[in-house]
This record gives sequence, structure tokens and C-alpha cells, in this order.
Amino acid sequence: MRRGLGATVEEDRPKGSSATSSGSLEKPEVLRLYRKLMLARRAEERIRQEYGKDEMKTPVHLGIGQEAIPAGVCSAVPPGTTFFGTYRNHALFLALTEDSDRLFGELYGKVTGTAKGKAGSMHLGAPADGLMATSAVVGTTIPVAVGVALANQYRQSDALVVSFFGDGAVEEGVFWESFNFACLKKLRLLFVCEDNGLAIHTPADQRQGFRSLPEAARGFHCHVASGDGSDLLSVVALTRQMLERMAKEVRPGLLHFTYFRFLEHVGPREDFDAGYRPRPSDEERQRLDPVTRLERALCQSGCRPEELAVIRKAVEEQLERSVRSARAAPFAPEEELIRDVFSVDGQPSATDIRPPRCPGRGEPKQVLSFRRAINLALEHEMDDDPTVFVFGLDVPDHKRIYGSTRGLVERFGPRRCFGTPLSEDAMTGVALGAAISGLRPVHVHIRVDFLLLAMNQIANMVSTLRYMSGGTLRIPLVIRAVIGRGWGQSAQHSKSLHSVFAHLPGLKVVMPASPQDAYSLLRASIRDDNPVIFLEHRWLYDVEGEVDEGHVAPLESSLVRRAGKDVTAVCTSWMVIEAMKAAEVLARRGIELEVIDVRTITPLDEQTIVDSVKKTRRCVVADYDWVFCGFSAEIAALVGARCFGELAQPIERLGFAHVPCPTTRPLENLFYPSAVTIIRTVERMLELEEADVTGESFYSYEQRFKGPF
Ligand SMILES: Cc1ncc(C[n+]2csc(CCOP(=O)(O)OP(=O)(O)O)c2C)c(N)n1
Repeated sequence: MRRGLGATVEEDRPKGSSATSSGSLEKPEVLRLYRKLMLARRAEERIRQEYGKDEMKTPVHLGIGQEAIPAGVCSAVPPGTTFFGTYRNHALFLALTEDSDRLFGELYGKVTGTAKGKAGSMHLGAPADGLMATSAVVGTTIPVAVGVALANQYRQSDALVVSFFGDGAVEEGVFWESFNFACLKKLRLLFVCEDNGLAIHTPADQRQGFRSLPEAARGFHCHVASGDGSDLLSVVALTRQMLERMAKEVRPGLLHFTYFRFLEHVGPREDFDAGYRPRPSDEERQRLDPVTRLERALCQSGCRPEELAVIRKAVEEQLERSVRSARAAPFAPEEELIRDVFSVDGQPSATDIRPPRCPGRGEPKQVLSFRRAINLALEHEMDDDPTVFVFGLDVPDHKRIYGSTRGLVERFGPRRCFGTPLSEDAMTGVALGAAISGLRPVHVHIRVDFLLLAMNQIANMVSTLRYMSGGTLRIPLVIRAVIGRGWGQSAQHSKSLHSVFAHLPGLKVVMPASPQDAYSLLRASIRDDNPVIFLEHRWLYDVEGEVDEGHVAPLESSLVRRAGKDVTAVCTSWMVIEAMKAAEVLARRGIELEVIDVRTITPLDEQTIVDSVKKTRRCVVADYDWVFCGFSAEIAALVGARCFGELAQPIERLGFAHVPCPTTRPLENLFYPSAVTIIRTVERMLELEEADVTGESFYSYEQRFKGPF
């Protein structure tokens, strides 16, 4: 018998409109779907059963009532589709993998889990099966899905991406940022909202100032449809219709499904008596339960109950085996703790720099400005590797990020060099999505301060995703950002924040201070398979120096910029320039300052610093940041521990005054440390009289820069 099973669905019409259409599925296909539905349902009921034993130590967000949405959508999309989800992800994971062994392995925190027990229920992933990531932070995977869709478009692939999220996520700015960008770029991306009308315990009418998501979305260039997420057959039919529409007119689709969540927000219990929602009647339960609905539809179309019983039995047996083997499996061995942070396993500070594909060209050495060195590094990497692209706010405008992206759009076209909407958070997720798709994005920001808007992506996703994928995903992503100073940059255009970024495991942080390093380290960063935050001080842009295009600088090598025997100055970014000036002035009195340019904050080349201090026995850290809780404290701790018995003086730390950066120059001069501060510190350490420096010419940016920005 081959009978089709019908489904009725709502189309892209405002509420109240009566348009309907139907789709049909063959019986074997529906039975396969029934199996997936039952696998998800019974897996979660099994979790409920086992949870009280306190062996499964992970917060579980059970989706009983919601299973038809992932099962239906996943069955309707073409092979090769990529998926992203939320913490309520068990049904999605099982719809794609049917692998209850890896699911329970991860829930029990065992080495057999999806991420060897490093991720837990809220972060299930299965990249080989298309499930790239799920996340505990609401809305966070949405822009990453957009990034994968962008990568597909970049490669001229028709592959589809599906992003699942709850109704709470649409209150997050990142949803609208992502949705806007996907519509702008006409990406092949299906947004799927699983709407149960609640965010934890708060109903939508207390959270949302719009009538409905479909209505709100209709102002965008996309396809929209709504349906009943409790009815698996209509989920399939609606998804298929949506894909047809997306094929006819390529632009994102938004599918909005309503459903009922039967259990508490997190945990294994019902919570109908908690006072925030009524207990459904038996009749309502039947209507809202996707399993009951599908069983009824199957029976009505002539399916025998025994056929379903066979499926249920097989599911039961599979789950029994999975639970047993997960409980018996070992926890990850000790060495797993530090594995999967960076792409070189087990070596958090290692760098995996490959030799440059294009070691040198043209003049082997030439004098270049810092800005041109950056520009040339981008040009050469883009030349060498078609997966490298550069994007960010204002990247292709006439100013070209102080000239550092000059010529790129003309040479490589708007596909590989483009501007973005004002959406730092989403665009960082987009860069991440592109990176895990195998591209090498360089995302550019005109100020470090603006990166604070992208902190969720940086701190919760970019830096953690490799670890939470159990080392499966690679993240070759560079975030370039400019540190502002002078001409009234003030408190919100002047931050460096390298200590903040370096604090996060999983990120590399690079601060070049010369044209050679700008060139070599940017090329190394782009070739690195890990996320790199690349911080460029604005005042360095005009600094000129010799650049050898064949020179390779690995991302874990500090540089002795000037040798000396009396005091070691450990410097970052612009402070290298100030220290070099201080060394020049001190040298006239016969004092030898050894200047170390740290270059990479993480991974840190500790040895160069330790060797230097062991030689000079005196250390001043001149950091381009606030002192309190900053990188200078890290260096002081390092030197204190490794050079303890050899220090002739306490370690000195120089940095910003502990106030927000002021605007006016006289106050700014007090805020920043300078060559003079270094000179005075060294004199104090050596118990020398203060020298008269009034005749010296110290650097003043205003001598070259006439504002306003
Ligand atoms: C950015 C962020 N804010 C707050 C939370 C706490 N939180 C966890 S789940 C949740 C509700 C989300 O509701 P919804 O998106 O509708 O998904 P559902 O739980 O209903 O599946 C909240 C507020 C979070 N995880 N992430």
C-alpha cells in the first residue's frame, strides 16, 4: 500500500487569512519520521527517569512537545545542509545523527560524548552530520549560521543553512542584526523560530512590543510563513514549500512554528502548579502532543498499531544500550583538560605557523610605513589564498581604515573586501561562521572600543567553540582593531583591552609596534588556524621602517629591540616607541636600557623576558593599558616567580592612570605613561639624580596629525 499523508499549513499571510495548501509524504518516509520523533521523545523521557540518580550532571532543557519541529525541518531540507541550534537541542541532534550513544555519552560527561564531556547538554554538536553548534547563550548561534551561509555564497554553493532559535531570541539585538545582514546579502538561510510563547516563565506579551514575529519580519526582504509546530506533517510540508519559494527567489526564509512545552524550562519535571501557566486539559494535551498527533494521522491512513510498536521497541532497545554504555564509559583522561583549546593539541601556547606561501616578492627589503605594511600583508595573503577576505564597517570607503585596506576592493572585488552594517556583535558571529566553514576572514574595526559590542561572540563563541566541539572545529579568524589616541579620543575611542582578550583562553592577542612586525605578524595571524585579536595603535600608522617581505615572525616570539645591561623595559605597542626614545636619552648618560617588544600577548614568549631580566636584574613593565589587574601584573608575576632571587630592585609597572581616558591634551598627558615616565623610573631604580630633559625632543603626534579623527 502506498498512501500519501496530507498536511494543512498556513502560508505567508497575515493572521486571519484563510489561505492553505497541502503536502503529502509516502508511508515509509512517515514511519522514518515517526522513529525520529519517538527517539527524541523516549530519549528525553529516559533522561527524566535517570536524572534523579545525579549521575548526569548537566542542565537539561527538555523539548517534549517541540520534537516535531527539528524532526520535520531536518527531513525536508536537502543533504549537505548545515544546522545551528539552541540549548534545547536533543531532538535536533537526534534528528540529524540518530546517535544516542554520543548524546548520552555527553550527558553523562564521558569521553564517548560529542565533546568528550567538555560541552554538556547545552552545547551538543555534530559537525560531520551538519550540526555545527548549539549554544547556552540565547541568540548566539544565529549570526554564526549567517556566516556559514555567507561562506556558501562566497563559494557559489547552493547549500542551505538552518538556524533554530526560540521566541526569546528575537528580543536580542543580535537576531535583528543577523536577520538584516542575511536579507541584505540574500543568503540561502532558513531561520526557524520555535515559539512556545514563553522565555523561561515570562509570556511573550510581557516581553515583545510587536504583534508577531512574522508580521515584524515582513518589512525585510525575505520569505515568511507560520505553522503549527505540533503537527509534524505540516512542519514538513511548510518547510518544503518554503524551500521552493527560496529556490524561485533567492533570499532568506523565516519559518515561525508555535508549539507547547510540556516540562519546566530546565530540568526533568512538570511545573504547571508553579503559577505561571495553567495545566492543559487532556483534550489539549492530545492536540499539542506531536507524538499523539502523528500516531493518530498514521492510524487514520491505515497504518497498523503493530508496525508502530515494532519501531517503539527498537527505539527502546537502542536507548537502553546507549544509557548503559554511557554510564560504563570512562571520564576523559587528565590530558584532555588542556586539549582542544588551540589547533595544536595539548599545547596552549604553541603556534602552528606554516611557512608563508609567498615568502617574498619584488624588492626584498623596502622602507614602508606601518599602514602600508598592514596593507601589503593583506594584499599578499589575499593574493596567495582565495579563502582570505577582509570585511568590516567602512573597510572599502574612501578613507579605507587609515589607508590600511587601500586598493583591496579594486584588486579583489566586493566579494572579498566589503563593508558591513553597524552590527559588531552579529558581524563577529558571521566571521566565526565563515571561519568554521574553512574561509579565513579578517574582520576590521576602526576602534578597539567597538569590540565591546562583540564581546558575547568573542568571549562566548570565538574563544570557546573549538573546545566545546571537542577539537573538531578550526577557527582561522583575525580581528583587527585600531587603538585610538589624541585629538580628543577620550574614554570611548582609546582602549586597548589586550589584557581582557588575553584573559580568555582560546584567543591569541598580537600587538605589533613596527612596520616589519605589522607585515610579518599579520601574515602569520591570517595563516594561523586559531582566532587572533590583532591590535594596531593609531599613532604607529605613520612610523616607517624597513620591511623584509620574506621575514617570518611566529606568534610566540618577543623581540629585543635594543640591547642593554642595566634595566629591562618590557613594552607593549606604542610603549615600545616611548621606551626606545627613553633608551636613547638614558644612553647619553651611559645607562643601558634593554627594550623588549612583547609583540604577542598570547601566546607569550616568557623566555626572552626572563633571560633579559636575569641579565639586567631590574625590570620595568611599560604597558599600554591600565595597570590594575592588567598585563603588567602578569609580567610582574612572571618575573617575580622566575627571577626571584636575582632581582636587585622591586619590579616597576607603568601604564594608564586609573581613570577613564580624558579628552583634553594636558590631562591626557598625565593619563598616558611616556618616555619621560620611563626615564624617571629607571633613574629611581638606579638611584640616580633626575636628568634635565628639557632640551630633548619627545614624540608628539600632533606634529604630524592635524585631526579631527
Ligand atoms: C543572552 C542570554 N540571556 C539570558 C539567558 C537566560 N535564559 C536562558 S533560556 C532563556 C529563555 C529563552 O527563551 P526562548 O528563546 O523562547 O527559548 P526556550 O527556552 O523557550 O526554548 C533565558 C532568558 C541566556 N541563556 N542567554
